Amino acid sequence: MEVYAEEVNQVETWNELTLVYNSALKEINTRLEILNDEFQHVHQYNPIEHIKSRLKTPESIVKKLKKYGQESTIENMVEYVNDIAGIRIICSFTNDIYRIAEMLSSQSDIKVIEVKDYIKNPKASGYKSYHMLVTIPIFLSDRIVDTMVEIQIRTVAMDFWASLEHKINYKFEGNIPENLQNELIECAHMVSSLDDRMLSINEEVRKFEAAEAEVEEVK
Ligand code: 0O2
Repeated sequence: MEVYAEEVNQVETWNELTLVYNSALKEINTRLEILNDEFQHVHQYNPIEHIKSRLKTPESIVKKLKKYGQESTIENMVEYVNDIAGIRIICSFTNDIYRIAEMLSSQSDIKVIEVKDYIKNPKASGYKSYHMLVTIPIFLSDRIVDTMVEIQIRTVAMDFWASLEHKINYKFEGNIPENLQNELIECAHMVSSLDDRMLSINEEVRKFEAAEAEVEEVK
């Protein structure tokens, strides 16, 4: 009977945690939508192409705890697994990534715990993305819970690369054959070059639009 009571307790804790992490995802999603709408209003363009959010599955949480050499307990999951709640923001251009990161981190109740800039310092695999670990307060009926969310911000091209690399990595259980690894690294360079060129084209277009607007004003 005692064991049963303990299990019920664990299930309740798990359900409550899921609710809190889900709320954190909703909260960040809403803030991003507001920023995107405001950007559209002020600058007539959307820096965010789309947003994906997910809660890590229990299987992935257990796998991560094993990797860290930790027992699979709810306490350890909260303490050691930082990406239970994860949001991926996909932008068109590299400069949008830093703009969004700055806009989010300057919100007074969002605390930035850690930043990993894999755009300035790509991983050996070729992986590029901007990672931010933040906490956001979740207001429950009787308390406030500062909840951890991992935010990944990348361009459409970086996302295309990362999705394929993730699939290949899964298929080969982490041991990608050398020829494919080299291909992926080469593609990662192409992604960087594509992102740079698309950004420079976009800047040209924006300059052209600004000049056009000035002419209209004079008229
Ligand atoms: P999933 O299934 O995406 O959630 P750690 O999180 O501490 O175990 P690390 O490397 O210190 O590992 O964390 P980091 O660098 O912040 O990376 C965490 C997440 O970034 C990963 O989550 C991936 O989503 C992504 N990522 C990091 N490196 C790569 C890479 O080389 N290729 C691809 N495709 N994605 C990468 P998970 O938990 O590994 O997986």
